[in-house]
Amino acid sequence: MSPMAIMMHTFRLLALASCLVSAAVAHPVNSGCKSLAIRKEWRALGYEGQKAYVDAIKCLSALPHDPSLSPTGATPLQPLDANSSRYDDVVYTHMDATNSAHFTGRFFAWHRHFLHTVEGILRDKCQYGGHIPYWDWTLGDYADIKHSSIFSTDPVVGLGTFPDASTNFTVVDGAFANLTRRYPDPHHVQRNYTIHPFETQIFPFSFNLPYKDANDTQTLDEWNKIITSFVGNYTAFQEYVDGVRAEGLHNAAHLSLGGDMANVAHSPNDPLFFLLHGQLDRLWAKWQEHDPANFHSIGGGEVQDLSDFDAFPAGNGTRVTKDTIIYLSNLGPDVKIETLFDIRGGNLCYEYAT
Ligand SMILES: [Cu+2]
Repeated sequence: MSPMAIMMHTFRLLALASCLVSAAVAHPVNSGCKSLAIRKEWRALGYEGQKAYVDAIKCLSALPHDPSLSPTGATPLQPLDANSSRYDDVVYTHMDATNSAHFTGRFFAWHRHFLHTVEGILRDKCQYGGHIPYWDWTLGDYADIKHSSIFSTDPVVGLGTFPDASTNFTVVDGAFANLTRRYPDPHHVQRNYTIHPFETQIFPFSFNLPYKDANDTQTLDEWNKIITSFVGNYTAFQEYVDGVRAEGLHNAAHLSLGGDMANVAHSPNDPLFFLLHGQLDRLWAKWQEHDPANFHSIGGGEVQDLSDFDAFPAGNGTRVTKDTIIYLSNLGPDVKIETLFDIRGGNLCYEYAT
């Protein structure tokens, strides 16, 4: 080997070593985790991975209600139906948290704990070998959400196309066609895409921008702007994701998909919920990792205040801290927010593939 070749070879080894060191510093496997689960984008799962998720959702939908489910009472609700399914229990848990985990400082932490718990139930009760997938709409889908390739008609792995009024907006193709749900009334999963969800008032306050395109919130530019902004200020981060007058990314994504997904209480009726919230959990994780000042930042209030939303978009009342409890209606354990900051540590032990 010539001196030049040796020098280049050494340089490459040093570069590789420094790469490995920086990767190890940035993403340590923390104590308590034997290994890290990798959550993947829906399309990266491939046919078998998508089929495994679909099969697990169908399995949970066929298992009976677990009588140990115990609503917190934080949201006034219809009674539990003893003849419902284990999947309906998951939906009911979310309904029970309508007032405590939406437009409050618990929002991201509650949904992180919820997704991780549901993932565990799918694995324990339905032999699911995978993990919660995410839908990365910044991969070009945002230009035409309704026709994203994830909404396939494939009867085994397709998430189904958007139905129309002829089926009362019931999803009739794809793998989840005619999936039965119990809450709030017995029905099949419904979707109804609209690019202008803010034309219709659904909250006690009115929207500011009725003709705002929902997918303006789903661009790659917006994604990167959110991750790099609000350094050290969780409250501002959450307020932006929910948006002024709730016209931000989170609500725009839900409301534009319509049907079950548009309902703040029973949106998990549609298995698409977990792909959407996988992406939002990934957004929080990316923001947390962007700056050390973000990682443990938390804020907002414990009390939802839609009547004074402009003043308290992330909640009023007692300030949410690392010691605030995340309640899960006995679907899983109640935990402190401090256990939910590090996705690669504690009981979480996962990371995002991209
Ligand atoms: Cu929610």
